[in-house]
Amino acid sequence: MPKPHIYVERTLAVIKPDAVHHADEIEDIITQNGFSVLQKRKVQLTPEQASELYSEHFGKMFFPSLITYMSSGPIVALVIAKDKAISSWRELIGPTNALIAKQSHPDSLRAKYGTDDQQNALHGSDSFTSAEKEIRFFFPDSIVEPISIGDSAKS
Ligand code: RTP
Ligand code: MG
Repeated sequence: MPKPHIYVERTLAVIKPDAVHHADEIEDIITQNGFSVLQKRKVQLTPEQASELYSEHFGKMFFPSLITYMSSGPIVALVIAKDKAISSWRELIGPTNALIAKQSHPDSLRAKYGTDDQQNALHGSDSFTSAEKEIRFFFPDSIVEPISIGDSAKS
C-alpha cells in the first residue's frame, strides 16, 4: 500500500551580513520556534546576485544601498519548514524597520539583531511564489521532499 505523504510549508530565511556573527544563536531560535532547517548555505553575494534576489525593488531610492549592504559580507541562507512557515517566519522577524521593531515588536528578531530601516539582520520570503523562487536561487537543486507519516523509525 502506498505510504501517505504530508507536505509542510517551507520558506527562505536569510541571515544578512550585519547578523552573520549571530548565526548559530539565530539558528537555535529558529529551531526553538518549531521550524526544521532543511538546507543551509553560507555565501557572499556579488552585487549582481544581490540585484537579482531583490529585483522587485529595482529603481527604488534605497536599491543601490540595499545591494551594497547585501553584498558587503557573507550571508547564511536557510530553507526552513513548519506549518504556515512563510507567515510564521515573517512574524518572528518582525517589521522591516528595526527601529520600529524595537518599539512595537521588542521580542522580534529584527528588534534584537537589527539596527535601522536597512540593516535589519534578516530576510523572509513574503509569499509562496517568492519563497519557491528564492529557494531555487540559493539551492538550484532543491526538490520538495515529502515526509512520510509513521515512517520515522525506518528512515
Ligand atoms: P526582506 O525582503 O529583506 O525580507 O524585507 P521586507 O520584505 O520586510 O522589506 P522590503 O520592502 O522587501 O525591503 C527589502 C529590504 O530593503 C531594505 N530597505 N531599506 N532605506 C529604506 O527605506 C529601506 N527600505 C527597505 C531592508 O534591508 C529591507 O529588508
Ligand atoms: Mg521583501
